[in-house]
Amino acid sequence: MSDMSQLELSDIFSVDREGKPTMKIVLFGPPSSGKTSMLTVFNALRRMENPDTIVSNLLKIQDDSGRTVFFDQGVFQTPPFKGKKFDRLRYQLWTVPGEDRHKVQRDIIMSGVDAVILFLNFENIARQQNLAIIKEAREKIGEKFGKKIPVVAYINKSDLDKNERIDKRELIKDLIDEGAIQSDKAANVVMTGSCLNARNDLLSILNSDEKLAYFESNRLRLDKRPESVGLIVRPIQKLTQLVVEQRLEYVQSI
Ligand SMILES: Nc1nc2c(ncn2[C@@H]2O[C@H](COP(=O)(O)OP(=O)(O)O)[C@@H](O)[C@H]2O)c(=O)[nH]1
Ligand SMILES: [Mg+2]
Repeated sequence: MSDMSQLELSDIFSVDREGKPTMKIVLFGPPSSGKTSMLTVFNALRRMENPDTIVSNLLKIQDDSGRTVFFDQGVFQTPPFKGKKFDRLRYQLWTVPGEDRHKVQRDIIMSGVDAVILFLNFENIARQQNLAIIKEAREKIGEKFGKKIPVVAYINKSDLDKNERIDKRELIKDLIDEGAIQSDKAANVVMTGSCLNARNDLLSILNSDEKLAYFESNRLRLDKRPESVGLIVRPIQKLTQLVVEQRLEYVQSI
């Protein structure tokens, strides 16, 4: 396609029920790795920085103990593009329930997925669970895994003491051995962070005596976004970018 001026985002993305171009990102990880926490913090951040980027309220389907039984889902959208040439792009974030017994739910949630965050857990005790979930994700998606369907790995709970944590190099080795990432790209697509720190840093802004200094027109200033929060936004940002790049390349190739 030589003339891209006529291109609409809905030509290269699926559209949701309202006809808006949308991508579906799944946070795929073992139980208690922090997936629900990630979505909760991300949603709170969007609300503080720009409520207009939240399309629908965070949906959590949990049992009495707060465990995810089916999924959590939030729908967000990019700010308007300059010149409004394009529609705003929506991105749905879904989590899966990580327990073994919820394998069928994970199958259902993965249908129509555009990109995957392998949401891993730094805790020592989680090594086997991390490995099992990496294998499962690759089996579910098949040959598109890490190719047509981009994958990044995010390892949560970086706040833990070194002796409570898995060695990051071991995790990277598992990711490479399972074909989830390519060794030369590890630095770009393996990320770490702490939802706990991000949550606490947002709360301390909200409870601060100097709260006003953080806000402008009722919005958290971008230059005041805590570093811990930036770390949990990164995998989402990286994946949306990878999906967009890949779709545009596809268009240029036809
Ligand atoms: N230390 C630590 N704990 C965390 C972090 N993120 C989540 N948790 C805790 O891990 C537990 C499981 O979190 P949850 O979000 O329900 O995990 P999910 O099962 O993957 O959805 C909860 O007790 C969280 O408070 C983190 O970054 N660091
Ligand atoms: Mg959960």
